[in-house]
Amino acid sequence: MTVTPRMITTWRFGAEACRVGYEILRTGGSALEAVERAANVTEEDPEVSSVGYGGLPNAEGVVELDAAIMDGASHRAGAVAAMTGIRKPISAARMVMERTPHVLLAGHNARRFALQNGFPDAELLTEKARSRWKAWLEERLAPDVAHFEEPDRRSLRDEKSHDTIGLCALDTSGNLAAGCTTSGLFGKTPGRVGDSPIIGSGLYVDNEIGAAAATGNGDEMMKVCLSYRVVMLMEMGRSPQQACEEAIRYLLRKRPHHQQHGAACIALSPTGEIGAAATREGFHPPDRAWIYAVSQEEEILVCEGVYVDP
Ligand code: SD4
Repeated sequence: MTVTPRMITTWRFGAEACRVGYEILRTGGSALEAVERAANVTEEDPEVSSVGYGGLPNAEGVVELDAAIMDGASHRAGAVAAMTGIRKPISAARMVMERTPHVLLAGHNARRFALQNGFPDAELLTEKARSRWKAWLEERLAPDVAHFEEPDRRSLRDEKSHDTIGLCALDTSGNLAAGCTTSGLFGKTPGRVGDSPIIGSGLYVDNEIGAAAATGNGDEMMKVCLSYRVVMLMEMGRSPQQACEEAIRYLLRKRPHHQQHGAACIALSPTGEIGAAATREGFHPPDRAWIYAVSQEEEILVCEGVYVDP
């Protein structure tokens, strides 16, 4: 039986990735392929300053990338963390999955693995990102969640200064896949790894239940294994939308003194139902609204997701 394919990605900038991923699905490509190739679109876009090439650097001006991919059909996963000097990190993550018995390679050795597997050595810091970092240094911003807006830090923020792309795909064979790729938090402590390459936190998929991916403050979301929780709630009978809302509510309940941090998740079921929810605080709607992109038959819709109150 042929399943109607579907693709969902986080953020407005994810719309182009969503379109590319959906096209792969529509023409019979696998969910895994769609997630990887769609993520590559964002990773290679220097205008997206929170993912891949052109991403904003850590406190020392070095771009460190986190990425992961998970295949619902085989329940395999691969990831790279705090990797420098390699473009298309989600493709390196896929190689970790396919060419090693491991799930996650980190830092210097993730980079070595990528180089040994044919990825070219690349400069990831663009001039634009370098000057943002210099301005950040001058303003002596705390090495914290620079992309979560606070009034006195506004000058360095805009729609392009933040956010992981998370992706979930359902292919015509009924297989699901999920992915996540990011340069992490701007000005982060060197070596800091967020939720994105952590299976169960930044992403999770079970072919029989559903797929989920997260974006927001990984240091918070990791504490509740947000994506695993979304899928677990779907297993308990919640719709993807109910599961996303309930998982965010759980995070807010567990971390009552940290409500200012943004957290958001998307989900996709094996029947193509979607979910999307975010904390009300942290992304500061309406100007920093919680946006996702989703395929709807042949169209790509850009939608504002549901906000969850504590
Ligand atoms: C991280 N979750 O490294 C990522 C960043 C992100 O919206 O998604 N920001 O914590």
